[in-house]
Amino acid sequence: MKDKIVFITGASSGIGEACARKFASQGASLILNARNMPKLVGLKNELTGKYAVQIHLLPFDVRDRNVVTSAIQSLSGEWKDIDILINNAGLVIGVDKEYEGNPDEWDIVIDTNIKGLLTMTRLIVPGMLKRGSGHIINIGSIAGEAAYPGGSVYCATKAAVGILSDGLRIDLVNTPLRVTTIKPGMVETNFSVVRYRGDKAAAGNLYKGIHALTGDDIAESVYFSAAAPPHVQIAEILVMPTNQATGIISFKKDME
Ligand code: 8X3
Repeated sequence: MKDKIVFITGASSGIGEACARKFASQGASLILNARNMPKLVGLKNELTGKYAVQIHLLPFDVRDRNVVTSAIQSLSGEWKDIDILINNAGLVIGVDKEYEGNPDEWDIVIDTNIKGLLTMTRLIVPGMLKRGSGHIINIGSIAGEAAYPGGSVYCATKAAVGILSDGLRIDLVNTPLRVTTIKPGMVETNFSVVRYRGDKAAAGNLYKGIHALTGDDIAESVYFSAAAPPHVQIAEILVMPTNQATGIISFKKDME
């Protein structure tokens, strides 16, 4: 990965942060995006202290198309030549029923998970095409396989991520570019704290009695896809804890 430039959205926490650590450990140059600049600066300092890697920070909200466009256009020199785009930025807010949800929160979730991913793809893939190489890795979810209670809108956005990846793979079929969807199951990160609107106890309860995945576990699958030889396109990886079977079926040990 030494000669590769990897762009990761949502890199300040969870799976995105774990991907930054993994790819830095393998010598890749990183463009790290998130809304939280102080966290990105901390991560950059940590990684450049540990590994001989170049890291460029690009703080923006993927929902803001104009800001994203100027940020990508601001990339100079070799930073423009992105080899791997990891579309990771995504979130869910709330566990409401579809007919009781908050439309403003739907906007945030849909605009981030679907339109943000599309904006990044639209801005970065043409350059990859021109250079004749590139890999787009979209972070989907087991939630995109089937709806589950309290997950209606989020599940719909993750189903969309799967379909957008499939569509892009079709559009790029006559090119050397590759498209991968990584679909994580239960991963214990700050993601669930946001889902429960900041209620850490509720988020923690979700993982009681089950050995959930970590962001690092998912970063391994992301890296595996990226490191495959150029003629190998890992289309999808669905990865879940050993005691999870579907989006709603998991086995949790009684912790009483
Ligand atoms: C997150 C995985 O199981 O919370 O995408 O839906 S799950």
